[in-house]
Amino acid sequence: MTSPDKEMIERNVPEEILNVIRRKDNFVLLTHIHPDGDAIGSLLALTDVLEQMGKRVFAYFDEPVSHLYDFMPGSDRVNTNLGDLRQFLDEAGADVGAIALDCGEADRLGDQKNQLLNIHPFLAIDHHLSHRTYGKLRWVDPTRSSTGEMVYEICTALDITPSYHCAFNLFVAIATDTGSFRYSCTSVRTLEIAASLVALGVHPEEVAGHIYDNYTPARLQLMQLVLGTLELCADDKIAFIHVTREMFDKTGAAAQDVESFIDYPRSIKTVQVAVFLKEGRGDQLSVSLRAKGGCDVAAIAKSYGGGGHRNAAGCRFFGKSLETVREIMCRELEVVLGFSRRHDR
Ligand SMILES: [Mn+2]
Repeated sequence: MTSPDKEMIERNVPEEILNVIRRKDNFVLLTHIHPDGDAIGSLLALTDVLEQMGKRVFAYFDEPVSHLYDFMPGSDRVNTNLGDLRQFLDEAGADVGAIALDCGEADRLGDQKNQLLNIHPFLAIDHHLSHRTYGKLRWVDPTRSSTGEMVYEICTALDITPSYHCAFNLFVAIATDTGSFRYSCTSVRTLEIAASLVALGVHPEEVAGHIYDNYTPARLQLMQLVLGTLELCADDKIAFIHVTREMFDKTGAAAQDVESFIDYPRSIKTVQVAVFLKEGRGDQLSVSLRAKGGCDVAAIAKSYGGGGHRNAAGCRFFGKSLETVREIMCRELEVVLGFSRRHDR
């Protein structure tokens, strides 16, 4: 079992981070590739906070915001244009800082990571258990439910009351990363913060409507095909589903449309770990793992070069078939769940 490195956990916002935020006038905000609700929500919320403080912000993304999240206020402000970013950096000169939010490792900054990491100082604010150090200054707290929760603490430390839009985006961030306050990462503090956001005018039912009642017909058709692949093993404790490129072609669904599909195999009563295998670009196959109870899937993902949280993690394989990866994951999980097949390896 992996437990977070004690030295890595910092419950309070480090003063060095607050000082950079106070001192600099221009910020480039970044997050991880294929951003989820927490990534986008914490980034848009911090954008709002910094602008309230009179600073200029460039919210850089590798790709446009997915249609699943374009309801979030400020999502149209995200800029994917490298020319614009260069101009912003030229104008800012030395009076600039970069802040990466919810990004567990430098590789997940995307194709421009080397150029982005050149921005100085480079700050990282993250809650991934598997966080791999990058940048100059960091605040990493794996006991936090979400990066959104950490951005709220930054508001508090800076004595700033979040605007309604900021509060809305923070609520989306926290609600999505906690599975609407169901996952074990939901703490007393998480709920206190959520209560404060509701007090600032956020309507939980409105947020839920945007997050959960947002399917396109193509997405539902893709889900039909994906759920049709369900297979159970290890006394129904492990569930597998997969998606192929052919299924995307057939339904016309977008790559992000598979988000949250893994919650369905996870929802089976007996299942302790759900595995979602996704055919990607080229010969890439990505694996998402979701656990209930004691199984640490971050440790498994890490041993294959991936990462994540105890209950939600992922990794990638190259040049391996769906069947092969399924067999590898099945063996790993059987060992962890006490169906010892280690002698097979
Ligand atoms: Mn997160």
